[in-house]
Amino acid sequence: MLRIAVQSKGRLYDETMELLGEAGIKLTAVKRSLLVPSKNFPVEVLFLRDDDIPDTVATGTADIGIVGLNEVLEKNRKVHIVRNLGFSKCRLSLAVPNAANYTGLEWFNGKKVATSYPVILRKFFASKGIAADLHEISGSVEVAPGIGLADAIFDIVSSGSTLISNNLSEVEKVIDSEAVMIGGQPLSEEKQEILDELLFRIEAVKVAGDKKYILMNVPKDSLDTVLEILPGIKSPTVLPLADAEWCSVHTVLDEKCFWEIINRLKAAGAEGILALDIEKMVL
Ligand code: PRT
Ligand code: ZN
Repeated sequence: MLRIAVQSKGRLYDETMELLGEAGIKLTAVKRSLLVPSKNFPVEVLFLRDDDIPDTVATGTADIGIVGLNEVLEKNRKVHIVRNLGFSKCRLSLAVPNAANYTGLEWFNGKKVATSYPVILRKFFASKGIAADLHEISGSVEVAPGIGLADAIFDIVSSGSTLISNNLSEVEKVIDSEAVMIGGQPLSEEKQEILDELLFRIEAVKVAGDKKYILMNVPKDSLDTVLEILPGIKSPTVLPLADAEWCSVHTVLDEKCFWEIINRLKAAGAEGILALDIEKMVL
């Protein structure tokens, strides 16, 4: 049994559960208790506050965890990144009041900076030779300059709208963050096998994520032109249709590539073009 630490509620919860679900892991009674076993896969999920996940994994109370990279760097425990998961993307940035006469990083010398991420910020300022006064607060960091508690802030930014509504400007991005899977203690052979299977499934879900399965009808005399346009994974499947003048072409494409070539396919005579979601893909 492999134990996975997961945020019990908050911004990481939905996408973490979705990822586990897409990997075919069904839980018994989701979230009614702290530790929930899967009914069809040898894992159990330990629901925690995200702040507690790095320590829980470092000490071996959980075998792996899913948490924001920002939290991993701030807690600075003995864990390693097993895999980037690509969701809950955000950045940790320094922001100053719009009215401040910001001249560059030296502006922060002697300034008071409010943050919930003092470890990351102290390290950043030390690497740049800046001597600022860090003021740790645990929430609503963005209001600190407005109420005279600090000159600037260091906080998570995603869309940037929180900064805008508090009359703050983002001046330096310090790190990019996203949800990551972390590991800590060495795993037994049995646990490693379960983790490998889980990673294999996650890979299949992620690879499929930005791909589309494309089908279209093509006049036989345009087939060569259409095949030249299609950058398929290997060679596309070409099937006969009831009308001997036409055939059906199937292939897999990156979604962004689909939009780039759709007009060329139409111009080459392709009709009835369908683009379907792919749930899983094993290369
Ligand atoms: O209760 P628990 O301790 O488990 O949760 P929490 O309240 O500490 O964390 P939570 O659920 O708010 O966030 C969990 C993780 O989501 C963070 O550690 C980040 O890795 C990631 N994440 C992604 C974010 C955001 N985007 C985000 N926008 N975390 C917080 N925010 C907040 C930010 O603090 C700021 O107040 O949203 C505001 C900024 O957003 P924009 O869009 O206005 O720029
Ligand atoms: Zn937290």
